[in-house]
Amino acid sequence: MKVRKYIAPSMPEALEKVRNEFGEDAVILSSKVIYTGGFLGLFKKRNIEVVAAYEPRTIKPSSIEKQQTNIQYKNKFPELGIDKQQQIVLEELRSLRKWMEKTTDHSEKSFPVAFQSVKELLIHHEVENHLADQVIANVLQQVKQTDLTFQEAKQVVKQYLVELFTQFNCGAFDYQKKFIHLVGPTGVGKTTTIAKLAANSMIKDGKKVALITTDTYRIAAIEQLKTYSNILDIPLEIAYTMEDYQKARLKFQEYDLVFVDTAGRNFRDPKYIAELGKVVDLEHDIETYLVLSLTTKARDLTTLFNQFKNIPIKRLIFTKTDETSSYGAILNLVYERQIGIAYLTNGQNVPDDINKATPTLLANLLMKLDDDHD
Ligand SMILES: Nc1nc2c(ncn2[C@@H]2O[C@H](COP(=O)(O)OP(=O)(O)O)[C@@H](O)[C@H]2O)c(=O)[nH]1
Ligand SMILES: [Mg+2]
Repeated sequence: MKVRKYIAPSMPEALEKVRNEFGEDAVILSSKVIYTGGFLGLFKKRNIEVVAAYEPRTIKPSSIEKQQTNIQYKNKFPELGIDKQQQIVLEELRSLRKWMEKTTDHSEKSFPVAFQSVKELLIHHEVENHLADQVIANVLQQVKQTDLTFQEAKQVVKQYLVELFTQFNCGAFDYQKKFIHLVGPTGVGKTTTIAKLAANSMIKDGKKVALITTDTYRIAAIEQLKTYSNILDIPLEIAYTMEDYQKARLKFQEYDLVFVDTAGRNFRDPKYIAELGKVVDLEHDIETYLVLSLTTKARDLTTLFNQFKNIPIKRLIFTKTDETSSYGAILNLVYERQIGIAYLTNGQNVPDDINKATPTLLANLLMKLDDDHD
């Protein structure tokens, strides 16, 4: 038996290719939507991938039977145009595929075509394969109707994702704690995000805000926060030592909200965390948000997340959503680590480029096609 893969922009074109090479006896083993080509995740083309098999006619008597079927079928419909014939072939292939699905032990789950396409969309966003399978399987348990169009299936999956993100408490701060620490790797956008959050809490929510920074390794980092504190006209304390930090906390006791900027490296250091643990109760006195950039590779994000597991992380903040078109990491982390997302940032502008990570916004991102516009 010969097996070959064909890729074409549409199903009829893919089948045409199959037929040209294997003739009418070809059997379609699988078909799915794939995205090929593109540059930096953009401009990818939607294609259909068909895997077809062909048994040379002379080998088995069963292929002679099939040959006869084809002759009969051709004689039966000599008057039909190519389109109609194609339709009949498609019907035949569909029933073959259904039969194959029933009889073959697939290592991968197989879904109705529209849902398979939505799964491909999730994979395209770099959602982990097993997770995409699970999402679609869960959705299919809830919906009775499986012959939906791609748009309808997308809508159903989107609704499911909204509910999922709601369970994990995604969305803005609820201002339950005064001290808000932002931790995360260097360069992800912690300082910029603090400036955005401080400005918005002050301007939109009328909070009395102060800043502390414990990131004193680089002069530039201090200057950066000083600049924001001047522009926003909010006080800043620079804490070089744990004592400074304690003093600053006392000084800002009367404030509604104190954002604490940190150095990436400190929170990977168990000694530092132990020291900090002596000064504050990490679980109850402060809320810690882990800031991660969506431009980081999905696998590296999991590693980074693990590096910060020695401190209780309240929720995540994802930065640089403007620099990627793959949002799967959001779902991977929320689902696998059972953690919510508070904010998404989408640019360098302070204070505008930040949004509350509402379940609807998150679900919309995951169902976004490359050529969708905002
Ligand atoms: N494109 C983009 N750049 C961002 C975003 N947030 C921060 N940046 C930029 O990322 C760089 C590092 O930001 P910074 O706040 O200093 O990161 P930190 O080291 O984690 O404090 C700066 O050039 C920021 O302007 C964002 O949402 N989108
Ligand atoms: Mg910084």
